Amino acid sequence: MGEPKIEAYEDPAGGWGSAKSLVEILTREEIPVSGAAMLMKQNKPTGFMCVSCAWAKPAKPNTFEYCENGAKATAWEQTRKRVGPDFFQRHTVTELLGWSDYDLEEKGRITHPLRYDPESDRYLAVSWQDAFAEIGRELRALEPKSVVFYASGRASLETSYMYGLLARMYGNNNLPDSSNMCHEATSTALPQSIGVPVGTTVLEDFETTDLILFFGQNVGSNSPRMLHPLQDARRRGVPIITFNPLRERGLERFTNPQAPLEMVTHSSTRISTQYHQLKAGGDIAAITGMCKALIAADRDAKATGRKRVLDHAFISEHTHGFSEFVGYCDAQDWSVLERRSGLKRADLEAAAAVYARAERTIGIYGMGLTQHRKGTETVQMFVNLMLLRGNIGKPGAGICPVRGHSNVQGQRTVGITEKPELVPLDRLKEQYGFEPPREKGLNTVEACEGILSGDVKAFVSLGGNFVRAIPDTERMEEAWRRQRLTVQISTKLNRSHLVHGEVSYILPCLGRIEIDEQASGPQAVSMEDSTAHFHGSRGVATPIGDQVRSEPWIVAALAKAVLPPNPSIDWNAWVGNYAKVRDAIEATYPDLFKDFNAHLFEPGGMRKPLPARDRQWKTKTGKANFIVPAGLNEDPDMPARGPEVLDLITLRSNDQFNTTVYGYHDRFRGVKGTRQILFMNEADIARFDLADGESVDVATEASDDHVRVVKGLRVVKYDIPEGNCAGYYPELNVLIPLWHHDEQAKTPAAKAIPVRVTKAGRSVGTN
Ligand SMILES: Nc1nc2c(c(=O)[nH]1)N[C@H]1C(S)=C(S)[C@@H](COP(=O)(O)OP(=O)(O)OC[C@H]3O[C@@H](n4cnc5c(=O)[nH]c(N)nc54)[C@H](O)[C@@H]3O)O[C@H]1N2
Ligand SMILES: Nc1nc2c(c(=O)[nH]1)N[C@H]1C(S)=C(S)[C@@H](COP(=O)(O)OP(=O)(O)OC[C@H]3O[C@@H](n4cnc5c(=O)[nH]c(N)nc54)[C@H](O)[C@@H]3O)O[C@H]1N2
Ligand SMILES: [Mo]
Repeated sequence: MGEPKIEAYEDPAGGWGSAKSLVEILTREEIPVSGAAMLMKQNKPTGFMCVSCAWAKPAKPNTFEYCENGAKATAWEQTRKRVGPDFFQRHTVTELLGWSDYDLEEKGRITHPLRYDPESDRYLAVSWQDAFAEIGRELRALEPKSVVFYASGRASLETSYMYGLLARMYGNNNLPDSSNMCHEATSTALPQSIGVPVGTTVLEDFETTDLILFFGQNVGSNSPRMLHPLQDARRRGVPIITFNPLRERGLERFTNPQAPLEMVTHSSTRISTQYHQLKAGGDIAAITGMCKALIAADRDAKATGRKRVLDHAFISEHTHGFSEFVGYCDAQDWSVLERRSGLKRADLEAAAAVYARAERTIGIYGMGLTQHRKGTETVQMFVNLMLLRGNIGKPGAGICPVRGHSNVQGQRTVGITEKPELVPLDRLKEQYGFEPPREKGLNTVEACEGILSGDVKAFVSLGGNFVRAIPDTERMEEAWRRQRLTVQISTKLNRSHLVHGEVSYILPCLGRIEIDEQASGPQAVSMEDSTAHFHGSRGVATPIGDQVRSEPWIVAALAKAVLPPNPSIDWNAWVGNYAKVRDAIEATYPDLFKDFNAHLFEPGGMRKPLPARDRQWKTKTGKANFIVPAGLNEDPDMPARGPEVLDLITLRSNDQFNTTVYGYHDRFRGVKGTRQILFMNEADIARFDLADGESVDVATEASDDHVRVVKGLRVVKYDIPEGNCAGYYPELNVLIPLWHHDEQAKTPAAKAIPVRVTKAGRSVGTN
């Protein structure tokens, strides 16, 4: 990887840097340039759906409907490199525990089912039959409540539906998923506010909107295809107002790498028209300031007989809680709002003034809002702002949470959830003749608590890298090993395979890009994008080996090994023809999946009904609710923090997909060849008597007895507010206490972790 280098990046997002980065990864993964023809089928109505982010897929796609990072994800999955039984002959698990995330995954695709052998400390090849025989025996011997069925957000609707059913027929709702660490605050906030758990914006809305508010999402790295509708909107003169502690390149300028003229002329589009660098966790205060300014302007308009600023017709017909909300805004003091947000009153008023002029506004957000102690309240505060001007349920407007994994939204739709009230249990009972468990299951944080306490004894993982993605990784790894059974259904080797239970299996599966041949022929699967559209997806590449199996096949085999036979389910028939699983999904959710099979490949996707889009409010009050936050303190820990404590933001580089590290360059932030860095404000660097480039230790400021330290990070001077610092996930997850999560949704608060920074070698816990 060469010597680490830090230098300011002057180019726009996209552009030649993006083209170059793509060629590099195709070469490294030994994918011939002709193999890049695969990319032509990416996100097309008859091709496969990208395995990277969940952004919408247009009905009329571009010739190349993929981005640099989507192409990287394809190359990473379709690599020619392999991890077979011979690999484990050369490397013990203890040795592999010393490897980096990059080195583990980069070795290639796992080719055989594997069982951990304690004698030799190696994974050894095992037959599928023997694997399921033992896993079945183990699970049948355990108390169902002590077993967890985790899902990362990549598995298809078909697999997810089967997996949820397996858990419930086995006897629990222990179905945590990656969204527990991600948009759970959204799934908790939006039903209370507007009666749907997902965003209301669709792709067409971008064509007629006249303002975009952009909170806490890094579009250039994490959903680059969204830069196209943003660029189009900018060309129509639509302002984009951004709130983000960091200056993110993708939010500043973009060159479309697929537009020859832009590439040749090195021209780019300015994305954000206002850029507000608020403090981490300052969003409730910032939005309150905007609402306060709007309410004042509205009073002024009333007094002087001008057009009102708030949409009073909408507010009186469609909302509840308006006067309490106005009372809350009136009671807030500007000086407190300024201090908590880190922004000036004049800046918030300037943002509010643009918002007041826009007829149709889209509100976009990501992890910058959800991963906080007050994540749910922050999302609700954003909705409050939208409601003031009637921006939910009209064309060109809406709330737009940008989802993470490519089917994370869909998994929830078809029953992967620990919350029994979100699943039509009575219908499942009728459809499959069993008594579904009614007791709430474990979410991600609760599953971790169960592992720490010893109550959880087995963990089955449908994709993902749980041990690495969760908070408090050091404590969790230790507890993890006390489990009786761990089963990982995976494509690539990661740390969750190495930190394992007494009995441990790795079950290798096909990726979505591969052809999935079953009894009735090649199969299609489906997923739901961030804008609530369902898409079919068909694999195009030759499977990587004859010992890998599809996810539906593996889940069905698990079900057959664990459950008593049930005449109402023919798992073999489902595996032979996934259309039958889709029929079953439609039978369980007739309103959402009407004529599912017939619409599977509808260009642009099959739209899921969203009552809030039509201003039907499925809330307790029957209206859209203004919800007043409990207070302005983002974090209940906050008052205790002194000036020597910084708020650490953990985030993604441009060269990773979650715990999958593609490389060590974070191009847009100017970091090359390392991930061991800490972005800091110049004034803080001086205040702590540090220097740019110096090595530091970072320790969590927590009220419990555990020492949480990361040593030897390199200080990088960066445009970030004073009092904040930032570094990369998952390397810094060891710093997040398990209890440092959103109060309501339990989303780990990965975006404002109180830490102390000291010169290397001087931290607590250093000998
Ligand atoms: N290439 C690529 N694509 C991905 C992923 C990936 O890792 N790589 N991950 C996928 C997944 S699962 C997800 S959930 C999404 C994640 O995509 P994002 O939601 O973009 O997640 P992060 O990279 O964590 O960055 C969050 C952004 O929020 C800002 N931020 C931090 N704290 C605050 C705050 O308090 N307030 C505000 N307003 N902003 C803040 C950060 O500066 C950063 O720009 O992307 C998905 N797509
Ligand atoms: N500090 C901090 N922690 C965070 C976050 C943060 O911003 N900061 N973000 C959180 C978020 S938003 C998320 S979504 C989670 C992510 O948590 P996870 O979803 O659990 O993790 P991933 O890194 O996406 O999982 C990568 C692994 O998935 C497997 N895989 C890849 N493709 C497939 C497939 O097609 N099928 C199967 N079965 N397996 C496959 C591979 O083996 C790969 O190693 O992390 C969370 N953790
Ligand atoms: Mo996510």
